[in-house]
Amino acid sequence: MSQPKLLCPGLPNIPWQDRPAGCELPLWRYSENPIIARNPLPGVARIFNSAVAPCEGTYIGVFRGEQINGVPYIYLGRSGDGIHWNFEREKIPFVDRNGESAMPVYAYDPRLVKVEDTYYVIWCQDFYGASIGMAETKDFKTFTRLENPFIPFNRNAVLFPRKIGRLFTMLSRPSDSGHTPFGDIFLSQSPDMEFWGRHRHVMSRSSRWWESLKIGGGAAPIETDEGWLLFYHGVTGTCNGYVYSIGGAILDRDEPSRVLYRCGTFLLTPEEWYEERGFVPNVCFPCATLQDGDTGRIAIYYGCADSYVGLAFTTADEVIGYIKAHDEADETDREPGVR
Ligand code: BMA
Repeated sequence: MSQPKLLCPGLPNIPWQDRPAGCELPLWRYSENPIIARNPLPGVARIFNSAVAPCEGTYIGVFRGEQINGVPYIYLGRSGDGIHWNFEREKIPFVDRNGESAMPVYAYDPRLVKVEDTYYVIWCQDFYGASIGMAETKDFKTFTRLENPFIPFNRNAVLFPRKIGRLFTMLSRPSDSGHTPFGDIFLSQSPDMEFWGRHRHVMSRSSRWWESLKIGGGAAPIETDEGWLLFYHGVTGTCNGYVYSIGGAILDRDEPSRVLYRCGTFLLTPEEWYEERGFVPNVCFPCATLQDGDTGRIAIYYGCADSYVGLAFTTADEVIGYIKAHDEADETDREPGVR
């Protein structure tokens, strides 16, 4: 059987560690996790739930910085190796189309996705209630706000890295104004990043314990010859609060509201001190990946306990093989998702 291929460029300097001997998990953690410590910047208590992208031989990222006043905002970071990060002290200065300051009231859980020649930053913000904010940049100096894509309430918007059928394509998770004890992943498309429609259901929470309460898109889907590889989060409710694990699915390349395979077991669940202990315990929250099309290596960035950023590794071969071997996709996953 041929091995699954990542349909993306090579990234020879991708952060990487081989799977440790004796580790049976489909994802293995970086031995030096967490990669960002507490109080990383003056006035910022914690950085977590953040996204990175390759940029001209190095790495750039948008980071959720929880300020000491409790208000989350997005900060820019740069890194030579994807592991050691330097952050700008000031928040990203978003502007409108006229170049006037257009700062959100708060901004959290940013994703960073390049489509064609533009980088898009997508986050959750106040729009008379929690919903999605977006901006574009080509130079990481000017970040121009785009129209808010959805009415409240919505979270976890994740853009695909290319247009599908000439349309920008985005996952999101309709929610409520609070900590949302429900939630399924939907897909929307747009010809211009302004008008969004053609909404489709992708997949719902399931009866499996680790994703029985809600699910939400995580990292931007990775294109492979088997389909779009999606790392998402699945949440369960316990008598002592929510537990966030990382799940995996493979979506149809041309019609990504169809789930081809959905892993019945989690890929990673809180087990290490930095995942189990922190501001919000028991959270593994994936927001980005880097991938090397030449070797199939994948590095996953995930927020840990709303306090740190962790790094985990896998390969296309390992993780796709694992998802297929543990596939529990059902009829509502496989259907096109429109009623
Ligand atoms: C979700 C989001 C995430 C956070 C998680 C756990 O609702 O707000 O930012 O990591 O809760 O607190």
